Amino acid sequence: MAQLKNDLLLRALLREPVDRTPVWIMRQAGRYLPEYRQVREQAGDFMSVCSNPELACEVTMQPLRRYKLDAAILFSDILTVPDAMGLGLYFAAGEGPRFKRPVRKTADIRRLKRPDVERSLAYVFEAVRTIRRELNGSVPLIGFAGSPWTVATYMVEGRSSRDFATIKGLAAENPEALLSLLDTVARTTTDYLNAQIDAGAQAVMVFDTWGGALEGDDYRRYSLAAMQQIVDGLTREQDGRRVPVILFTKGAGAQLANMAETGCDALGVDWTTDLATARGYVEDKVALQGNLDPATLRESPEVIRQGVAEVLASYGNGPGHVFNLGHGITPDIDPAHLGVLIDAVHELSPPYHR
Ligand code: 1CP
Repeated sequence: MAQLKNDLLLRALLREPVDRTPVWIMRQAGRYLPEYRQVREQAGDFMSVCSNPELACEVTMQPLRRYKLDAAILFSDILTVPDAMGLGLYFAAGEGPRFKRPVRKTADIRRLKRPDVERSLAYVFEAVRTIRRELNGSVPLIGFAGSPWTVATYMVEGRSSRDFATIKGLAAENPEALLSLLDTVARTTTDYLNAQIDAGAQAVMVFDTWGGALEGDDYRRYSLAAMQQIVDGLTREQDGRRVPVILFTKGAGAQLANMAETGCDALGVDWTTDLATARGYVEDKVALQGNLDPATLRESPEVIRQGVAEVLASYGNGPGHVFNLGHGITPDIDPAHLGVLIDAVHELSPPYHR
């Protein structure tokens, strides 16, 4: 395998010295890029892009051709896991993800089987290998999965939700059934991430997009515990190098100290907690990734640069910061504005590393 030419991301995630702050963007491949929309249209739909390793590789590379990014992220989705469990993922035109066979009753949960991920998700690992070949050591490749809680919200609700009424009802009425579902998803996700690492993912991130919907004790019981189970089961070294693990719960700034105790290497931080405060919570136990408000990308280049400057200043001096947005880039963003952000990180971050 080609020698890694730019290892800033891996170094920063392990809080090792770097000469500038590395940057990548959640959802950096996707709908804000016209070249992505073109590939998706030609392929027919989103899952046809995910399940075709050549196309998944192509859209993974697209943002790297435009911007000086320090990482690639596998093009896939968190919902490939429940799809492999037989729930029948589909995307209704113009709407979000849906499942044909949601998991609602205790009997549904009992019937769920852990799939053989090597077989049922072989297309993902083939995409990882294809992307690693194409990257040829230019930057590291991040693999990912959803947190068991976040994935379970889609499995139980059957679709995107904002109030999580069905799964919260399950938690209230039958917590043991929910814990059993989370355990099945956590084991499957551990297998899935380890297979991504085996195929060549050099860092992995767990996206807990909906953990912030839980009250503190419930967060620890239903979201954090299952992420802990994953961290405990992950391959932490591959080809003589540590494989950093990033956990990201959106909307759970108050939980950062607990998250830092899991043994992960880094935490994603959304824009509602400033990095100086977050750094205080985690006491430099882990690296931090984030956290410019994605809405800033709608503003002028001057405002974007100012936003970048403020995030860098908030983290302050020393290693352990990976620049990112506080959540994914939205489809309405002008691609030129993302260029302004990335150039600003390159230009403004070196003084924090002297
Ligand atoms: O082309 C399209 O219309 C599909 C849009 C799309 C894309 C580009 C979906 C459907 N998924 C993705 C790719 C994706 N999803 C990536 C690719 C890599 C990259 O970042 O460039 C990643 C990391 C995800 C992860 C993901 N999927 C999350 C967690 C991260 C986050 O942003 O919070 C979640 C919650 C999903 C579910 C999902 N899949 C797709 C959509 C539109 C959604 C969100 C639905 C909802 O809001 O409930």
